[in-house]
Amino acid sequence: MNASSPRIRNGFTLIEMLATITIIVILTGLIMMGTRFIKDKQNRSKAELQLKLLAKACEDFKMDQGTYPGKSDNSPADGKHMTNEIFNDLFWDSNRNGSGPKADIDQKTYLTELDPDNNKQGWIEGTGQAARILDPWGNEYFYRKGANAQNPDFDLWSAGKDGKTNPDNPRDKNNRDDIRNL
Ligand SMILES: [Ca+2]
Repeated sequence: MNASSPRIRNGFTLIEMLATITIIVILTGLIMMGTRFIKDKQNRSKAELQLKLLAKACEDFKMDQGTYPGKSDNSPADGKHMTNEIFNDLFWDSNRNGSGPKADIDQKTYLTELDPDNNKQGWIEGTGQAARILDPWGNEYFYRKGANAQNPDFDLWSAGKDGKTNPDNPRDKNNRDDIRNL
């Protein structure tokens, strides 16, 4: 046996180990960024689809009832907290006689996707008459009609990923990621 024969190297040196860890960290970061980007795009597409569904149902409601959803003629100028009224008019109690869809067979349903018991869109929060409609980021959609709306019919929009919106100032940077029905 020759004690001076070259030692077979196994394992990593410290530098190799650090380099490997660095590469793994960078790759993980890139994958996470990519995943987040895809998720954001999916959420935006979903909000666009949901706004289309809601807008179409609002038009159908108007055809029958002569007015867009919402009890008062002038909904709040900021468009906040209106989704429960939309939900009631388009799904729960469209003939406004106080009976829900299961108790009232004469009632028309304008958007079956709003059913809290079959929430495939994942946008219904709450149960029964109290339910509200949320965008893919978990915030209520915004809605206004009448004199407060900028559109001749109604304004319907999502505040987008940042959850912030400023309907009074179209140039507000919080509006950049908003998603609108038009
Ligand atoms: Ca926004």
